[in-house]
Parts: sequence; structure tokens; C-alpha cells
Amino acid sequence: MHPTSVKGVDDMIRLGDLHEAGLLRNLLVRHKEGTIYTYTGSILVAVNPYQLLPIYTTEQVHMYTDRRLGELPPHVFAIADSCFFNMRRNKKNQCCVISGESGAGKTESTKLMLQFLAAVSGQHSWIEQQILEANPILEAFGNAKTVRNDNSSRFGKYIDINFTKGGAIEGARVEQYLLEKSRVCRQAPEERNYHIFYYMLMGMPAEQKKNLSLGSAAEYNYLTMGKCTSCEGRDDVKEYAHFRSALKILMFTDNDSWEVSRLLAAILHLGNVDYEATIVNNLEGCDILQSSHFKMASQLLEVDPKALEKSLTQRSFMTAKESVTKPLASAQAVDCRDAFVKAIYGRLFLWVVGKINAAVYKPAEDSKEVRQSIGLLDIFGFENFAKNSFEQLCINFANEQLQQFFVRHVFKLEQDEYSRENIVWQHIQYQDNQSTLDVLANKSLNMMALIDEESNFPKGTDATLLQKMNQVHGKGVIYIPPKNNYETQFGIKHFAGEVFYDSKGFLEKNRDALSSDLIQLVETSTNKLLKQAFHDVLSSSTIKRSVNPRMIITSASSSLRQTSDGKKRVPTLTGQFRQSLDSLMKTLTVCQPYFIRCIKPNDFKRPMLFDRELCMRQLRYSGMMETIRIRKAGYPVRYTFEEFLIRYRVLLRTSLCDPKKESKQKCCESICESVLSGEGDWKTGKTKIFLKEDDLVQLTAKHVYIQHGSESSAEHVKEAVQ
Ligand code: AOV
Ligand code: MG
Repeated sequence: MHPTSVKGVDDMIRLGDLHEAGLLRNLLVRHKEGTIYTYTGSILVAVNPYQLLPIYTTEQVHMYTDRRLGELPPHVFAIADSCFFNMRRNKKNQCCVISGESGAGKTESTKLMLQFLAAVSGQHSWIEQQILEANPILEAFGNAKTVRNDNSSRFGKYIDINFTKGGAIEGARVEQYLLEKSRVCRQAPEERNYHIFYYMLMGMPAEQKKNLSLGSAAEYNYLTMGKCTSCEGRDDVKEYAHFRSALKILMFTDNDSWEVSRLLAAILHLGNVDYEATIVNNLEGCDILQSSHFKMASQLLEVDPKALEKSLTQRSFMTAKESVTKPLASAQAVDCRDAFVKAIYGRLFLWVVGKINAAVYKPAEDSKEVRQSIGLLDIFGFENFAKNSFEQLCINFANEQLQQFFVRHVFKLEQDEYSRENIVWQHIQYQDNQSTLDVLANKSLNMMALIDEESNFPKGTDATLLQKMNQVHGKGVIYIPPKNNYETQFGIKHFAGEVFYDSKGFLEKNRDALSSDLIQLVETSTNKLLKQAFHDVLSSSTIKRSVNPRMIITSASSSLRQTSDGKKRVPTLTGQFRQSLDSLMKTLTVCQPYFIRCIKPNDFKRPMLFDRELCMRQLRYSGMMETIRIRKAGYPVRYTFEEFLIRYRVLLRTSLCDPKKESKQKCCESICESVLSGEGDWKTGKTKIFLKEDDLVQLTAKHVYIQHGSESSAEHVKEAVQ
């Protein structure tokens, strides 16, 4: 074991043991001491402590302000400070890409970055407070308890913080990515719906709850699918109070928040609606059982109950000549209602994000004015559950993209240093996830394209999709076809591991369709918020975004004739998601990026527990190991000429090279030539000397020999190599 492994080092590039075990050990040793941050160059590795540490105080903020990276022990504040400093010095926008699997600590790191930036920006002003308080609102609507994380982000976000020339925060803009809508209707065991529902039911004054006919979480189908309505360590009452005060700070009026509560209550009531199967004209249909829930839902949505019932139990479609309605069987009616609920919630979320942006985003007055900004990217982490579906595919696809961004950038940086120093150096191979991305989204007939194609194809089903994927990708190494014809699961070899996805429900989720009947229903509503949320699809005879003509054809009966003119392709979920990710990548590419790699130390959310295998796996796939590998292939040991001479001056044979006459570089070269003879592999650049690990050992051995004479032992050498 290398001596540096015993105590641990701040920057893993300084590690003597440049291999996986050494890296892991370094993090382990530090984690034991409660040191969660470690650098790998300018990349911050953050191990989730799963406990509150006293390292985020105002004093710490001051301490880390205006310091060079590496001057103080590694810290997320140091990264924030470095972003801020570089933005101002280089007049270049910065971004910080925070990655790691679910529960690793991305969202917490993002909040800490924000906390620091708000503090150094200086004024403790209203806008800073608004930006900070946007978080509890976003989390209320977009975070939920999953088995991996009690506060799991179910959407991605990019917060762009704008600064004045003087470095004060001027405003911010939140970009959101693909909220997981299915959670509103369904939760896996041990998981909850979005926090907001539980906050509301626990925290809302009795009077208001009565007005909305609301009871406790246990009474609602939509809140009990996971058989889990409370979350240990989360106080929903307190969170509700915080949420409400945050709404005020973000300029939501009392009326706004009341209207939001009404829509949320409508969703809960809709979820409790029951159906009764009927047979009409030999066709399977259903009726809605009259109940207080149904009544309340129509009242809150401000629509005629009869119209609501009709749009939930029937489906209109166009034949060549006329509009015809078909009854929906009860299972279809349930799907129809769930689609409606998901649309309401998804649109409500977008409306909330829009309101937040309206409060915090200040468009530049002068369009020519160059803004400085720091963007923080916090997405949903890589996921692999017992059952994975379309949502996980999208989430993991986004993580693949970020990984690719990381890999490229980090390897480029490495090569940049060599070229800056004029080092002749052969390009190094590294593990690249590009081939996975190609199969997912780049190649012709890639998986995303196939999913879209089948979604646009009226007769497409999950089974035909699976067939096509097998045909096109079955022989490759990334896609793992189902074991047999009955199996609906396919696998993908992701950078972070194999994940098996159940193809069931893919097309429907991707189509994300809303029937024209429901859109017409919303059109008749007098609920202002509801109409505002659906504004883009209302009052127009032409079919716009999100109104999906295919739905009309496919859902009621497969024997119905296709009537879609097929002229207008409606963007599907994957289509929209890919577009927004592409634009995100463009934004990131023009920024100077920082990276925070969050590591989850154990699966039990426990402090002080470091699961070596779990950590090793994350270090491996996150590319941390590759960074090491490239350094191994390259020259991991670097000293400026001065540093090198201070250390190894005694090895200089002044008869060969007189330090009074020769340059520092010449002296360094002379030492290496004589000590390493022909075997050493080292290079000198413009300001630094680059060496291999072995060279260092030899130099040190010689150094020790000179100091201790011939009794020098292996122990001495080991001790000295650092
Ligand atoms: P994630 O954002 O990476 O997961 P979070 O940031 O939500 O993960 O972290 C999960 C939990 O770990 C938090 O709720 C905290 O309890 C704890 N935690 C994380 N970082 C810290 C820290 N620096 N100090 C103390 N506790 C921390 V996901 O959003 O699921 O991918 O989709
Ligand atoms: Mg998160």
C-alpha cells in the first residue's frame, strides 16, 4: 500500500496508488473521518453523508469566498466560488453539471451551490431569496419518495442564474425536463405520490379542507398505491407551511394557491371515482357510479357532471364522413381518466414553473447586453428498479447524454494540458458510452426513433415495437432482446449497468395523448386555472401540440378505420424530451463546465456506512477510473520545474549541469537523464515536468540512498514516495 493511501489525499490525482483500490480506499478513509468531499483535479467527488454536517455555515461561506480551488480542503462551496470567479474573470458563462445515481446527493449539492452564490452575490436581496425559495415549490410538485430516495427528483432542472457585471444576482430561469406524470396515478410499493398531496392533506387548515371535501391521505386511491403515505424524517405539516410561505415569496397570490389546491383536490376526487360495467348495443361500456367524489370533482373542475361523465366513458372519433361516439369499457375508462389527471398535473407543474420564472426571470433590457450566468444542472439520477418502464428509459437516456458530455470534456481537458505544455503525446483510448447513445438515439432506426415510429403508426403496439427493436438491434451488443417470444422485457447495457425495461405501456406513454373529448370538456370549463394550464390546446379547430389525433383511432377499438390524415406529426414525449436535451447540451457546450460527481455510499440512507462494492461500481462507471487510466497511460506525476528542483536538487550532478548557468528546465532534464538513464519515460513541457509513477519511485529511491546511504530499505523508499 502506498503511503498516501493510509491517510488519504484531498486530490486523488496526487494519490500514489493510481488504481481502483487506491481510489476507493481514499474515499473510504475520508468518509470515516466525515470528510465527504474529494477532488479529482477540478472535479468534485461528493459522497452523500446522510447526516447534517456543520460545514455549510456562513463562516464556511466566507472562508471559501475568493479562494483558489485547492487552497482549502475540497468543498462544494469551493466549486461554486470557482464558477463565480471564472465567470467574472473570463467573462464566460459557467455551468455545473451535477451527476450521480438516484439518492447520491445531486439536489442537495445544487441547493448548496445556490446558497453560496446567493450569499456571495452580496445583497441578501429579494431576488436572491426568491431564487432560493423556488426550490421548495419545485420539490413539492416534482419530488417524491421512492425506494431509492425519500426526496427523489422526478423531473430534471437547469437553473440559470444571471449576474450583473458587478457580480450581483439579477435573476434566474428554471428550465424543466420531463416530469414523471405516471406517478400521479400510480406508485410502486413503498413509494409515494408527489409531496404536495401529503403536505396539503396534513398541513391545510381544517376549514379549507372541508371546503374541498378532503380527508386524510389513506382515503385516496391515488395516494395509497405504494401502501405508504408518510415518509420517515419528513414532516409534511412543516413542509406545507414552508411551501405556502415560499409561494408568497414567489408572488403567487392567495387566490393562485387556492386555485392550485382546488385542482389538486379535483385530482384526488377523480381518483376515487368508481365504474360499473354495462353492455350497450352489444358493446362493452361503463357508467360512472354517482358519488360525492365525482360530484366534487366536477364542481372543482367547474364542468357539467354529465359532460364530465360522457368524456370519461365515451370516445368520439371521425369516420370518413361524420363524428361517431363509442363507449369505453371500464378498463379503458380508467385509463382515460388517468390520462386526464396526468395531463392536469403535468400542465399544472408547467404553469407553476412558468409562474416562478415570471417572478425571478428578468429579461435583459438591452438585448445586446452580455449577461453573465452560472447554470446548475440537477436531473433525475440513473435508475434501475425491480420494474423499469418508459420513464426509466428516458431518465437513463438523459444520464447517458450527461455521461457523454463528461467523458468528452474530461478527456479533452487532459489532452489540452499536454498540448498547452507542448508535450508530444499519443491519443489515449477510453471507455466511451457513445455506442449506447448511438443505439438509443443517433443511429438510423435508433430505439427512440423506433418508439416514435410505432407511436405514429395507428396499428403499432408494444409488441410490434418490441419485434422491431429485436430485428434492428438484436444482434448488437447494447440491446438485449427478450429471452423468448412471451417475454416483454428487453435490456440495455447502459454506462452505469444493465437495465431491463418492460415494453408494456411504452407507446401509450410516449403518445401522451389526450382525447379530443377531454379537450372539449376543458373548453367548457369556467375554471380559469384549468383553462390557463391547457391554453395551448384550446379554442382552436386545428390540432396543435399535445392533442393527439392518433388517440382517437387507437384507443376505442382496433377495428376502427384509420381516419388520421397523417399530415401533421404531433411531437411525442420522446420527441419533445430529445429536443429539450439537445438544446440543453448546446447550452452546456458553450459554458465552461464544472462537474460534481455524487456518490451514494450505501443503499440504506445510513450515515457512516460505506459499501465498498456499491461505491466501487459508481466510481467505475462514472469515469473516475478512466481519468486514472488516462493518467496512467500519460504522465500522472507533474511538477513545475521549481517544485521538482526543490525536491530533487541533491540528485543534480553539477559537473554535468550547472544550475547557475543552465535553466531550471535543463537542470530537471539533467537529473532525469542521469538517474533514470535510458529507461525512464518522462517529458518536459513549457513549465512542468511530466513523469511516470515508476520514474518517481526510482528518483525517490536514489534520493533516499543519498540521504541514508547503503542501508536504505524498501521501507524508506515507500515512505518517501509521495
Ligand atoms: P439526488 O438528487 O441525487 O437523487 P438528493 O440530493 O435528494 O439525491 O439526496 C438524497 C438525500 O441524501 C437527501 O434528502 C439528504 O437526506 C441526503 N443528503 C444528500 N446530500 C447531503 C449533504 N450534503 N448533507 C446532508 N445530507 C445529504 V434523484 O433526485 O432520486 O436522482 O432523482
Ligand atoms: Mg434530486
